[in-house]
Amino acid sequence: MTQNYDSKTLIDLEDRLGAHNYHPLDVVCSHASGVWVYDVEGNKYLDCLSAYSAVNQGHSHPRITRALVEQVGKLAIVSRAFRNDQLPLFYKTLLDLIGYEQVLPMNTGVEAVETAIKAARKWAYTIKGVPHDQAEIIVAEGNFHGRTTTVISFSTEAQYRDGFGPYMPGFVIVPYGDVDAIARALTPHTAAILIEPIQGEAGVVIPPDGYLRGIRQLCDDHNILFVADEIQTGLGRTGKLMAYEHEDIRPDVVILGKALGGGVYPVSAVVASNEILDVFSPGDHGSTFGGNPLAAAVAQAALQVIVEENLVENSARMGQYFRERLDEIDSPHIDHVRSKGLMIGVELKPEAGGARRFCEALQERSILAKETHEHVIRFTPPLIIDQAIIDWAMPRIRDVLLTVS
Ligand code: IF1
Repeated sequence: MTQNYDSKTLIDLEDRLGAHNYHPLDVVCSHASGVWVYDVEGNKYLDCLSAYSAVNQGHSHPRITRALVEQVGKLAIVSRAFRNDQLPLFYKTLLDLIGYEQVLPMNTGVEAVETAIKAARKWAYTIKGVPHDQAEIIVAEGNFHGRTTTVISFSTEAQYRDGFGPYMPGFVIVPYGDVDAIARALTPHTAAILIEPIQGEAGVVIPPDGYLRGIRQLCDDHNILFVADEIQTGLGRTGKLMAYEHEDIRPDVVILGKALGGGVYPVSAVVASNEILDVFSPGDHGSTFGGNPLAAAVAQAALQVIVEENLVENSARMGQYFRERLDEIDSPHIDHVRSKGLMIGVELKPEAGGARRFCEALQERSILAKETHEHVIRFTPPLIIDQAIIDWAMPRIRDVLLTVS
């Protein structure tokens, strides 16, 4: 199967044999390095999606690749029925970096979200004293936390829900960015508030200043868990290691994924205090692949690269540079730009006819970006990007924003 097929053949094959749950741009990627991705014809593109922030460290980072290859040749998985020599070191690396007391490892982001929901519910029953099966979790309109049947139950996006019921009860939806709306939704049965510090899928929606601090205060006043989904915003994306640092607060439960796997392997985790994660006893929860030594070795390298290459600082600096250059583009199509660090959304005017066409035009000019929510072009390049690369990209982005009509 290592024959060289052209893009068209591969696209036809994929569309004929695969389920149609995606509508990708027709670029067939075959290799990548750092910020650059190459298609099967050898064309080179700047990756401005970073696999939705899974590739914060850049593609095939040598150190992460080395950790993966060395570990896979030694020991990949034994299951949690036995211990392995990498898992404790992963725990230590992660906790040394972000604080907190305990880690529960999973694989994909949504599994870690499910884990946090289970933890919050059991905490509500065993510690807070909420009556059995009555726990409520407050979530925000426009949320994206994954695609399991439980998690889509509290999506407000019709397409993510419709046709997939019946839905899981126990979630209360309030407008995003509004602390008072949360306060009004509280009941004695409220176990947790689950939110994204910045909403990614909703189109890089940044809440008003003080939102996270307000949630922290409500949670303290009413004995409720603040659960932050940092799967997309965490690990440097927004110019801080964790997006909650922008408001100098600490949630009770932090959910990580995506870049925790260094762009090479699915690794996710829930991080919290002993009191919270001690609700789990042996047999309560688990995963065949969660916490395997390959994942643990990769995650250690992924975290070390973020620290040693100063990717958080680079995200802040390059995010500002990218933003300033974007702000210089005077395009009739742009409504406004929203950004924190290298999490950047360009909101187009409705008359612009949708962001998809702009992403296709960017592809023609060797930049891979993905529209979100119809009218937003999202730019989330790997955090290793530098000024010269932004200077290379900006005339192309400008050209697209000025000439597409
Ligand atoms: C897809 C979006 C991004 C997430 C947050 C949990 C998860 C995600 C904050 C679940 C996943 C992804 C999944 C991917 C597209 C993508 C996405 F546009 F759909 F919303 F990034 F913006 N919490 N986000 O962003 O993590 O289980 O996928 O590992 O195609 O569904 P997962």
